[in-house]
Amino acid sequence: MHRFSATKMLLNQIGDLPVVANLGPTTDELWHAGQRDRNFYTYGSMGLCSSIALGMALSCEERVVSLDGDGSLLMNMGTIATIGREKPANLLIVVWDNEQWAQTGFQASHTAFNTDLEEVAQGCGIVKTATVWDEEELATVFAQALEEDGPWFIVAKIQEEDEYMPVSPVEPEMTLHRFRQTFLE
Ligand SMILES: Cc1ncc(C[n+]2csc(CCOP(=O)(O)OP(=O)(O)O)c2C)c(N)n1
Ligand SMILES: [Mg+2]
Repeated sequence: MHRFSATKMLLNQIGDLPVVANLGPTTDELWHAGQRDRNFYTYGSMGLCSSIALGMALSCEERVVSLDGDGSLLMNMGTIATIGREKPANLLIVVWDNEQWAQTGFQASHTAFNTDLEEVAQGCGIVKTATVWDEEELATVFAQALEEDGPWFIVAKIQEEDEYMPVSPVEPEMTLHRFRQTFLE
């Protein structure tokens, strides 16, 4: 499964819901898949994607989607424990797991060895979890997650793209401004 194609598929299911994206290629691909004011692109803030989504989920009624990355989540694994403690029913996490810190040189991450992030989530009390290997499986479990209360923690095993999308023209201040406006309307 490739992240860009899977991102486009997810956006079709997501409709108008707020989405928070991991830094780097995940943000660039989300922008190219469909820039929308309800995309919250993180920029430089490695490890904070699902923490930001958790904060949003706790402060709104809508479902909130986090598109995280294995390397980033590994760096801030405590956020999984906090999600398991708070259990926001409206939080959906998809972890793009390419088993590497791709953006900084494709170094193998711990998920290429002994760390199973789905088991970590289960160990933290998150009950609705899955690991998926292709787009069809992801589409099915994501559709279920949009119907059934969570929190949901879906590990999507991906292959790195051969070619990256161009860096997206994301400016953090504008992202924040645009995103906030959608809650004021
Ligand atoms: C605190 C911090 N340390 C290191 C970096 C450099 N950095 C940017 S992206 C990245 C890798 C992120 O890995 P992952 O979340 O798995 O995403 P991938 O690159 O695989 O898509 C690193 C190490 C950073 N931005 N912030
Ligand atoms: Mg990665």
